[in-house]
Amino acid sequence: MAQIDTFTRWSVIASGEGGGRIASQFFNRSENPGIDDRILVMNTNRADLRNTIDRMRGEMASDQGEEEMMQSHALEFGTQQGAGNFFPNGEACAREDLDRIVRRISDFNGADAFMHVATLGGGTGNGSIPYAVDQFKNGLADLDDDGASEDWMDSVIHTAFGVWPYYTEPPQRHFNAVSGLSRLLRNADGNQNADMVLLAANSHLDDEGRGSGRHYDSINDAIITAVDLMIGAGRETHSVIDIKDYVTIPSQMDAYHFTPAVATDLNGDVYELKYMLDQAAENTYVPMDVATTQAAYAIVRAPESMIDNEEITEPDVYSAFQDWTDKHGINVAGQASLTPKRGRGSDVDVLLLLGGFDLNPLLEHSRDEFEMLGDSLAGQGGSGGGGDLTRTELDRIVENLESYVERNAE
Ligand SMILES: Nc1nc2c(ncn2[C@@H]2O[C@H](COP(=O)(O)OP(=O)(O)OP(=O)(O)O)[C@@H](O)[C@H]2O)c(=O)[nH]1
Ligand SMILES: [Mg+2]
Repeated sequence: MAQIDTFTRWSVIASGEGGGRIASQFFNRSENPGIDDRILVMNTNRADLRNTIDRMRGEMASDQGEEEMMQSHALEFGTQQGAGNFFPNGEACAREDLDRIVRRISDFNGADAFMHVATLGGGTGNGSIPYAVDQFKNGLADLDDDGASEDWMDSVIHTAFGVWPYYTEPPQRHFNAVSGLSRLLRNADGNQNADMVLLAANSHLDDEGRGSGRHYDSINDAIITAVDLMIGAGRETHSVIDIKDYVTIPSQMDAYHFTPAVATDLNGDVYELKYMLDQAAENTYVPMDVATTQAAYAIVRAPESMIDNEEITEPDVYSAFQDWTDKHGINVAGQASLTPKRGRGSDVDVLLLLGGFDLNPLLEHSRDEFEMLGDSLAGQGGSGGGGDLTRTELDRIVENLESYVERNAE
């Protein structure tokens, strides 16, 4: 299979505890050919990092020792041992150690696309990831005084996955989340930051309420499933849709936030494709109105044998997708693809990536907390973690998000 090298090579960069936990679950996939072992988990807190690494070792039944795994997949950054759940501290820690972060990521030399992962309610992941993405895209030229070239990074696509806190979590989590979304979308200059921002909301994916470890596992599994389907479509599809296709038009439209909507293990002998797309659309990862979608991609994954026997074909998928968008009155930029999975049987999986939708149904859950805390947090020196948040910075965060959301809510 000589052409394997032409497929997109992904790398997963996770920061903070929840981000690390999600990333560690990538390892329990028996095949993740798009990622291989290009996974880096970062944290400001060494104990958390060890827990994540131990978890990873468990997931992959690794024969690598803990130290070895720490060296190949973990990075402790900043001097604070935590970010005190205040995102400017997480950002300050990343700023302190940007050169070390870049050096570690350079070990993945040749990755074409990054999937950055962070929970948005925390301080570490949410503080560091938007900052790091901006630096990777715009700031590295300033950093390179040791002659090391990071030129390969210029063409890397940066996607980010952000996880919204449970609606019932304390106000500071919501303050972080709103700020984090704004900073993933826009940098301090008001320009696009991440090339694509994927969102999932804990409460929306877990209707049993507050998270215990178990609930996180199933939510994280849903996130991994979506990423897996998304990455898979860039590999073995007949008509490849790949990450470049996902990001180009939405960026031009200034509508580059997405939610996955997923349905798995649907009996392909029984159900029509159009019904399967509907099933997926009923399972969006954030609260949203499908009719407000501005860009949509459909990825249908079916057993190789079904595709070979033409029980399911690409034209079937295209026309089902067309019918589906028509039915919802969505006049969107879009594309559909059919991708094989190994084996027989008739279980079909569907991923819809829905983009550019009205974000207000999500933001509604956090806006009051955000506004309530903003006044008291701006202008303070933070909580001793080295980061502060000026009134000007906070105003910019508000303005960036508002202008982005308003455009897309029309
Ligand atoms: N889906 C999911 N959410 C998580 C997980 N762990 C924590 N969270 C959510 O993430 C938020 C807390 O963020 P953490 O990831 O613990 O924070 P951090 O990035 O380590 O930053 P600090 O605040 O500095 O500890 C809360 O909203 C939690 O509900 C997880 O494994 N999965
Ligand atoms: Mg933490």
